[in-house]
Amino acid sequence: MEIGTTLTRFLLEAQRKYPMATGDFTSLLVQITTAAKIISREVNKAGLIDILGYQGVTNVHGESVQKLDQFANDTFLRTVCHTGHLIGVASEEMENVYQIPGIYPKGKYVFVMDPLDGSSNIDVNISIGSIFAIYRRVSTGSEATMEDFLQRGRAQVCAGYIIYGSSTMMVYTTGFGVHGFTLDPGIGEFLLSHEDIQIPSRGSIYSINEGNADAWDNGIRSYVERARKGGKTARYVGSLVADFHRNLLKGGIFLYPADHKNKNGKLRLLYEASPLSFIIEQAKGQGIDGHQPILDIVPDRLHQRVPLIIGSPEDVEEAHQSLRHSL
Ligand code: FDP
Repeated sequence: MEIGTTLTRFLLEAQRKYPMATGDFTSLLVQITTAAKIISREVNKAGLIDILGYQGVTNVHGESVQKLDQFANDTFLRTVCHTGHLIGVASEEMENVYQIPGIYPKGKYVFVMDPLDGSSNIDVNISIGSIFAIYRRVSTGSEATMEDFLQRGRAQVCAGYIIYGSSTMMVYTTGFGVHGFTLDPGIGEFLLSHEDIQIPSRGSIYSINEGNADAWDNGIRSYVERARKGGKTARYVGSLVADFHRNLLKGGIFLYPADHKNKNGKLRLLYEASPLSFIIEQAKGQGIDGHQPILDIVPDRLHQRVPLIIGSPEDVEEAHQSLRHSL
């Protein structure tokens, strides 16, 4: 489709290819873009209106919640819950499943999100992002159940992220390629800027927090050494969406492995690793936990952590081999 096509038109045309489509899904995605625009506006003016800084409470993982995290969480809830397409929501910012309030009609999907990822970067004006995924519910009662959320990543019907950087971009997949849209602030629309993104099969970037090197096991240590000696260059923002987005476009590998300090890595399976792995597989890349594809893992709880190695397929395969040989 023509570069500059609005996201709404792109979604409507995609919907027309499926005569059985009800449009529910399209309207849900349109609402997500509304949330993205509101959060983007707030992120951009954050420094001006003193929305930054700790709110003085901790989230379910004991981390300080900053005002903007809460704002992003509330914005997504406000924009997606009334649509009638959802039965429940899970978020990094909420300990338990959020049931769609009784005043709204219930729908056939559940929504999972990390409403504002990379929060330690908010105060220093570095790119942050939102990550989301949509699953079809599997339960049939009047409320969402845990089973609706604890589905393997392959069951995702949509995954995406929004990066609030030098421009705001939304990148998503519904299983038919990965498409990127850049927000034109002048007209308040996301316009097609990157159609059918495919990650290079090998890249020159490796992204890992080398501050954790003392806790790495031999497999990771030898892979990183090999990457370095093989001429790769290090790039690590410490904001997952930013590191992922750069590597998706340029090629490369991102690793947040298990180590002696964090036995299950740091990142969350349901609303970080799984959505990004759906996107990377659709872009012809790979996402693994060190042993198996992330998309094959069945979560056993909402906020489960998982090691993540994700990026260009040949680079991820090389890391995989290195881990396998170190066993
Ligand atoms: P943050 O703690 O700032 O929210 O998801 C958590 C995350 O950021 C990711 O965005 C990022 O990739 C990772 O943690 C960075 O962790 P380290 O500081 O341990 O490298």
